Amino acid sequence: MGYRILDAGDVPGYLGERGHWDDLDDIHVREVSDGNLNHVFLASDSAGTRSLAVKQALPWVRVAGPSWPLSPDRSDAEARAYAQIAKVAPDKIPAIHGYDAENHVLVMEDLSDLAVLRTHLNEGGSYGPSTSVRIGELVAQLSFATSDFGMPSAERKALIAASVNPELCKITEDVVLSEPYVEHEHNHWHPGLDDLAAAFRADTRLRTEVADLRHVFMTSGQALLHGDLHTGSVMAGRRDGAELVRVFDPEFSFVGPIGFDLGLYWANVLVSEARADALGTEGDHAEQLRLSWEGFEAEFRRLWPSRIDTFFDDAYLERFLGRVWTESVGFAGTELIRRVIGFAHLTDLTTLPDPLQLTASRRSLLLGRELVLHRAELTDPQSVRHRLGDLTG
Ligand code: SR1
Ligand code: MG
Repeated sequence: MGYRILDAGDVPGYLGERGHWDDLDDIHVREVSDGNLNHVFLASDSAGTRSLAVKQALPWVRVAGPSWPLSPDRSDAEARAYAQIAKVAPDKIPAIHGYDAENHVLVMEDLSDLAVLRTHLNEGGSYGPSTSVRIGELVAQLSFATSDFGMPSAERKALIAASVNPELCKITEDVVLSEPYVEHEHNHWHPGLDDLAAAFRADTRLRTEVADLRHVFMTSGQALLHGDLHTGSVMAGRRDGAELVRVFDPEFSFVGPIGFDLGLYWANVLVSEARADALGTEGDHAEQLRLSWEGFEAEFRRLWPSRIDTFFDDAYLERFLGRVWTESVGFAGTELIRRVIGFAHLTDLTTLPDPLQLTASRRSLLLGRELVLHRAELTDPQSVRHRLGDLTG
C-alpha cells in the first residue's frame, strides 16, 4: 500500500496533524539525510527552544534510489528496537516522541547538539572518556535483557518471531558477509588494492571462515541486536557538563549473535585508528576496542546473578563470554573488509588524500583478514592490539 513520502515542506503540516507541534507559524525544517537508507529532517522554532527529529523510511535504499527497492517496514524493526532498549538503557538512545507505522515515520529527540561520532573523529576529535564503555554497556544491557538469561522462554520466543527482519538481514548477509569475496557489482576499491581484492576472492581459507561467521549471523539467536552499530550510529558530546552517548538507527535490529554488534563497533574504531595513524594524529583509537569490551563484560557480569534460568551456571558464563569475544573479533574482520572492498565505504578512509588513503585502506583490509582468520588465537584486546602493531610496522 502506498504512503505519504514527506519532503521538508510537508514536515510542519505532518507534525501539526500528529500533535507534535502547535505553532505552525514558527517552525523551520531542514533535511539532514545522511545515512544510506532514509530521510531525516530537523524541525526547530526560531528561538531554538524546541526541536524535533523526523525520520522516514523510504521504499528503497536512499543512496541507490528506486532501482534498489526495500520495504519501508524496516521502520517497525527500528521502533521495536528502541522500545526494547528504552526498557534497559533509556539514557543511551534518543527519546522517542511517536511512531507512525502507516507512514513509517519516527518522531524523536533532536540530538544535533551532539556530534555523529564518525564525523567528530574524522575532524580530528577524540572519544569522550566513557564513549566506548557506554557502547559496551548498551550491548550488554540490551543483549542480557533479550537473551535466555534475562527473558522468560515464551516471551523470548515471541520476541524472536516479532523481530525477524529478513530484508535487512539479507543486506548484511550479502554486502558484509559474502559479496566482498566474490565478483559483485556492489564491490569497488581503490585501484592500489587490486592485488588484495583479487587475493581475497581467491583465498579459500578466508572464504570458509567468512562462511562460518555468516552462518553464525544467520542462525545464532542469542539476543536482540542493534544490527548496524558503526560509529555513524553513535552521537556523542556534552550537555550541562555531562558526557552523553546516544545510539540511534537500529533498523537492522533482529535476534542474532551479540558479537555482531560489538564487532561492527570495533571495526569502525579500528578504521578510525587507521585514519589517525595515516595522518599522524594524536589519540588512542585502538584502545576503544578494549574499553568497549570491558564495558560490555563488566555489565554482563553485573547482570549475571539476576539471570532467570540458573541452569546456566557460572562456568557457562565464562564459556559464553569467550564465544561472544571470538565471534566479535571475526565480525569485526568482516566489517573491516567490506568497508574497503565491498559496498558502503567509510568517509574515514575516502576523505583521506592519497597516498594516505591507500596506506590506511590497505592496513584496514589486512587487519580484517587477520581478525577473521586468527580470531580463535586472538583471545584478548591486547592480542588484537599486537596484531595491529605488527601491520603498522
Ligand atoms: C544498502 S545498505 C548499506 C549499508 O548501510 C547501512 O548503514 C548498513 O551498514 C548497510 O550494510
Ligand atoms: Mg544506519
